[in-house]
Amino acid sequence: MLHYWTAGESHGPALTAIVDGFPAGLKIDPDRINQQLRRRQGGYGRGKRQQLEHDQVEITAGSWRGVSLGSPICLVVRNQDYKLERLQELPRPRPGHGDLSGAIKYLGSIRGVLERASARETAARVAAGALCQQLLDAFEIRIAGYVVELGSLKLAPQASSWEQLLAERDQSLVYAVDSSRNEEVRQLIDAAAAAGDTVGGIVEVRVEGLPFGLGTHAQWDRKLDGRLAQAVMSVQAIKGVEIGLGFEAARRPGSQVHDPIQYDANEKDKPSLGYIRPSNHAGGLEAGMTNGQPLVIRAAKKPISTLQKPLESIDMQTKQPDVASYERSDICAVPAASVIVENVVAFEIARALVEKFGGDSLDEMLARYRLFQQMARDR
Ligand code: EPS
Repeated sequence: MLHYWTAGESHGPALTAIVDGFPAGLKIDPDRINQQLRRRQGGYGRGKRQQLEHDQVEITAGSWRGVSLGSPICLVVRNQDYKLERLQELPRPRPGHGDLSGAIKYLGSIRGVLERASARETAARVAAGALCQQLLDAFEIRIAGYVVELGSLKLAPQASSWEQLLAERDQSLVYAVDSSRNEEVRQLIDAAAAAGDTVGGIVEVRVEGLPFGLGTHAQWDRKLDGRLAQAVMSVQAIKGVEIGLGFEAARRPGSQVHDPIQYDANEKDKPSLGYIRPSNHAGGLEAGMTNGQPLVIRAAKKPISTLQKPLESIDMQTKQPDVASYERSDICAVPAASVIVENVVAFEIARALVEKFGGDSLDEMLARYRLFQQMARDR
């Protein structure tokens, strides 16, 4: 079973991910992890903290001469802004953050909660997901996350190929697949900053090259849609997740929701095994299993809750009304969310892949994968 945990506080010495159950025999490229970490730090609207941090992964366990051993892999990202022991308590909880609920739940300080609730933790999740993307590569599975809405702006992807999608995204200020909208985007975020406000948005992740049969209909906690929803929903500030048509499916009659099934023998060597779907409203998942089509998942991120013009709050010592505490914050972290969601999805796909084709080594997995593809084509 592939699994990971993270540890670390926002202003502690480091963030750590331990990835357990990762197959042996994969050449790990730390630069590819660093590339994802860099992307997570970027996007227009980030605050001062990102100027202090230069996230880089250190692999402190689980590999020998750059190749995975099958033992737990430990990924460490050090914090440049390590100052936890010097930081003071925050007196007034910020609406929307974990401050109030956490301080009451743990009968403790707001600081003790916010340091772990902080989205800084996602650096460790991205490192784990970026490691898993390298496993997906071996199966020719590719994945991309991008922004499709920012506040009230709709930023529909404008690309006719995978290469164009990545190129457009890399030119966009906010990792949308339409760099022609950069000026509108800049104005929206600048206006929010000037008003002491913050901006949310919607991100989409697309995964291509998935074989049939990742996940299962047979048990609720192994349905891949359920696992993806949990992984994505657990990302800080995410308030909604949808797959394929998502909520829109509820508004349409069945005939305009479900994807007809056709067959084309010329396509039988592709992941679809020749089963063609003229539409992909299901977003690549039916009954909790992949169906040979691209996976499409979206997540709604609320605007950051630390506001420069703070909302009403209470001093927890005196119980007197005041405004929420403010130290510093980002204006918009939706581009970062597109990278984080991409990588938590990559982890869940890798986990399902290990469950279906698992073995102790990559070579064993690949052999089982090829055998399954052959058997499925011939059935
Ligand atoms: C965050 C508050 C800010 C963000 C942080 C998430 O940090 P700070 O309090 O140090 O200014 O920058 O995100 C990151 C540090 C990051 O790397 O994503 C919060 O309270 O959630």
